[in-house]
Amino acid sequence: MPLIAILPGDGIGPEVTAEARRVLDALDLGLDYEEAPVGGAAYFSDGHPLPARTLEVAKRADALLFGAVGDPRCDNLERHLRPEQAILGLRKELELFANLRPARLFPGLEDASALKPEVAGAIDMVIIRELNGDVYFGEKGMRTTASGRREGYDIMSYNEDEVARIARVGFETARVRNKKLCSVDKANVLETSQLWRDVVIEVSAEFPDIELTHMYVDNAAMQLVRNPGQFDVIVTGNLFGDILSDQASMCAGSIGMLPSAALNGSGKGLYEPIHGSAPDIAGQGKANPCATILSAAMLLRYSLGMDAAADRIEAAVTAALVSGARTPDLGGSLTTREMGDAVLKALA
Ligand code: GGG
Repeated sequence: MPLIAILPGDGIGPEVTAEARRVLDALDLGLDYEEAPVGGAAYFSDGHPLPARTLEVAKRADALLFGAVGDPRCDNLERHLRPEQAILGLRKELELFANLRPARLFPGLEDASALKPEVAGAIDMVIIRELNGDVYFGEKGMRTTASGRREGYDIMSYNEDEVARIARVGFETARVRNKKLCSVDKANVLETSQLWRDVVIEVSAEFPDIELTHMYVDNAAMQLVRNPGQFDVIVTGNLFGDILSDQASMCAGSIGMLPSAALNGSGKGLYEPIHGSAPDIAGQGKANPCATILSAAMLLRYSLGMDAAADRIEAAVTAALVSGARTPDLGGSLTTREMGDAVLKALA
């Protein structure tokens, strides 16, 4: 029986993972679940954002369904104890280096998009974010300059193997879509980006059927708003991918709509909404559970090979939205539970 680790985390994490779990249960797929604390919740219960018992379940599980981490009560903790270290730690420990973030406009959400309907309608892309390198994992610290001023630093680095493996995920993803890959970097300024671009070009020799383009990240941010329909698959680094996918989500209606899969090629994966813990609305039933429900669909597809069940979930989310079901982020008034109910009704 496949084991799913459920890691609800902080803020709205428990509310949205509960809805995804209800949808999985309704499909009666014979899955086994184990829940474990993570993030600020784990700091308060176990004294660490990623306790050994949570890591043990994560390593044993076939796949992980993750909610969100982040808690303002932890803002003044030392960095290694902050909730965000849990997700970074899981990605590193499990070597989950490839983050697939599909962004598309679901039918009827044109009015929720930050863009004009005719522009928003063309959004259907996958942003592939590298997850194990970049400023997130480089040396960081705080020092005092010779003139006595405080100076913070985060080293940005990528080696060629890290770039090559994520580039291959980009090309392979493009191969099963529209055969167009856009690599996003800042090669006119950053040494890491120059290496990124050189290595992506080297890897492209293995994929002669894929049309490769390059774009500077500042231009990509602008093009996402001006003409998002030009993008099919984007491959980029950890920091740029984090930012661009949040931007793409608002173009596609709401950050509450974007799921993600963090993969390493072994079949094991961590699945989570791209949104954070949203402490301002936690516990109020205002969160949109769709991104987490869609992340559960990705889990079934990528880790368990249950494509038919994944298709059913995606079709049910679409049908619920078409029927007018909307949480506040989409301009509606349904609660998190009611949105989950709408998806369950469409699943039946
Ligand atoms: N579900 C996503 C989440 O919890 N995000 C909070 C966070 O700390 N994210 C860091 C990152 O995605 O790099």
